[in-house]
Amino acid sequence: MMAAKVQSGNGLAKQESKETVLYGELQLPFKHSYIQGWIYPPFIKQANLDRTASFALRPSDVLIATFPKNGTTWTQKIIQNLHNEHKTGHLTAAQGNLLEIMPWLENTADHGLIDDITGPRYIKTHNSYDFVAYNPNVACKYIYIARNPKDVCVSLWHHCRGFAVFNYAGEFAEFSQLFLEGKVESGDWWVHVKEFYNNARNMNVLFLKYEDMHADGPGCVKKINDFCALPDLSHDQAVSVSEASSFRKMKTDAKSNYSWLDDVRNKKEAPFMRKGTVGDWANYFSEEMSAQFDAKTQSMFQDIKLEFSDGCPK
Ligand code: PPS
Repeated sequence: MMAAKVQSGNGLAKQESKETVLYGELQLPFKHSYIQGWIYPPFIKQANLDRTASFALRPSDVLIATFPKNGTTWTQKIIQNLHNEHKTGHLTAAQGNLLEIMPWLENTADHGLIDDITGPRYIKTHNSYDFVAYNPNVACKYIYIARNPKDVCVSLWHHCRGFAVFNYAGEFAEFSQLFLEGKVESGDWWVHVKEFYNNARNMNVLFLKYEDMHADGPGCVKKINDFCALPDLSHDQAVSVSEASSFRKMKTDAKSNYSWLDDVRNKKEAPFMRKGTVGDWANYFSEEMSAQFDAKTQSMFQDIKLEFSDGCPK
């Protein structure tokens, strides 16, 4: 990977005197892989994507598909708690942490581990629509979760600074500009979301919004339950699963809060379970950058009329 040293540019008030290392042909200020036009974390290589492309899907599979920081882990927890509620004996905490029981497909070197899962498999993926595991002859399901792009950007900035593998210490002004240009992990959020939303292949997709999970937890829990063809769920059960999957509960649960990766995190940065709120972006964005995000959302989604609540009254 090519690396060059340059002085930081505009919008980097606190960094102006620091040198920034730029990586790869895209000259990005964080370590990454650039494969077939998409940006991945540096540990994802072409071989990972080749394996993903040949992954043997089963009709009972449910892929939890997201652009990073859009609600993946929360959805995994809801699914685990649904199985717990129905006493299926599947996906129990005793079987491992959330990532062990619902593996990240493109980051799993040994697909044998996924093949060995008995019962319905719930598999995490951040791949874009064009590269998501798919087989026209296997009618598996996809749960896609999307979150308003400004909160995603804030969360991803903390993520990029938090995991040492990215070697990134840039300021938010820099990162939000990169996000707007689609030059962050998983590329352009707007393209990622739009392609799944349009779903040109008519895959079986449940499209959920992170903000709706906040506004109506039990309603979203019920949607996930029914989409996954789990047994009937009463309203009281949906409330109970929603509460058991709350940010507060997950943050202190060592099998849900990613503390198993503490060794590879920068200790000074926010933890993986950071805030879990809607509207935190207002603490980070300049008015100008907020307007640029709004303009991109407007232009990218105008034909599909997809809107996100960003926690601010309109
Ligand atoms: S990852 O790394 O892509 O798998 O991250 P992902 O799980 O998609 O997103 C992490 C953000 O989701 C927040 N989170 C939650 N919010 C509300 N309720 C619950 N239960 C919950 N669980 C996780 C997590 O805190 C990250 O958001 P931020 O804004 O950084 O706090």
